[in-house]
Amino acid sequence: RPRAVTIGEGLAVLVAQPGPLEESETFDRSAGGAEANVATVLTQLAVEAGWISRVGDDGFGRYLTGHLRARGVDVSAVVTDPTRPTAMYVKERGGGSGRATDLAARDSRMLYYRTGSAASALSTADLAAAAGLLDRCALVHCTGITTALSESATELTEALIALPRRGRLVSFDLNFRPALWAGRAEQAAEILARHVRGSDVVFLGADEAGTVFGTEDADELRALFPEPGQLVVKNNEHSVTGFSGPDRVEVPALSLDVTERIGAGDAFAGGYLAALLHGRPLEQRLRFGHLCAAAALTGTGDVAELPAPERLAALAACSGTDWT
Ligand code: KDG
Repeated sequence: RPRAVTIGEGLAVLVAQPGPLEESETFDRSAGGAEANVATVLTQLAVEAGWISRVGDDGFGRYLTGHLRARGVDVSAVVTDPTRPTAMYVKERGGGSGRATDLAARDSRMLYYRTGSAASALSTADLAAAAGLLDRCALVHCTGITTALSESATELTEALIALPRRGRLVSFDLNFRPALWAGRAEQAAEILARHVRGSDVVFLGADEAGTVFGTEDADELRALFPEPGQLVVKNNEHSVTGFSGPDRVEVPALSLDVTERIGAGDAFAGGYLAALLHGRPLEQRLRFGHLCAAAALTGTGDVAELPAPERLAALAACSGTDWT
């Protein structure tokens, strides 16, 4: 089995009932954190995945590591910091109650409670401590969320892209979260562009790329970023365009009834990366990414729970992908 590692913050997620937050009396607890989500997709797809992170010595931290361990993710490199809390966020959801809300029925809003969290203290020391795990893997994945957590986390991700590759690929998902850049907003575009240029596999949402880099157009983004061997530009429900060396492939999105969107990008990245690590061609990687994203789009949590392998293979066959 191929091996991969992801690096980032995990969050306990409290999913509100649909409608204005002030009317939600109960919350469903679940798990989130873009890089952790990718790790759980990878382990469901016959990739051995580890997660490098920090959590607090609290119930949410134990819940998150337990959640990942139960899905086969190697959490041996996760550090417990007794001086800082585990991060959490509240997911406010649109629609449902029929009362006034500024969110559309399928949309939601993330309310972060993560300032000073355990994972915001991630630093280059964590990279050094996890050297054994990194040395054994074919791919390491992080996102613009990891980079945005703090200055020490930016140093970590910068060090990661500067490390000698030794055959390992670095994957980076832009995941632009403006709230996390408060206080460093004017540096965000420059820092993120450096990460895009320094990575081997890059995922950009067209809308976030428009905000950060000034264009949503896939070909213009490729012209701006010719460096990564693989660049994937996702245009939400419309299509995804993948560039791999000289190849350019565009695949339409699946048409489906969306329950809730958060986590779909992570599921896409996990599906694409698993297909890449299993040696699938570009078009199949893109189609498989969409299929995994569909699993996240049809539930209210951030984590994609994929069907069992034989059902997944049958679904993949429906979209022209061989997953056996
Ligand atoms: O991509 C989904 C993530 O955004 C979610 O799980 C929470 O990692 C998260 C973040 O920082 O927004």
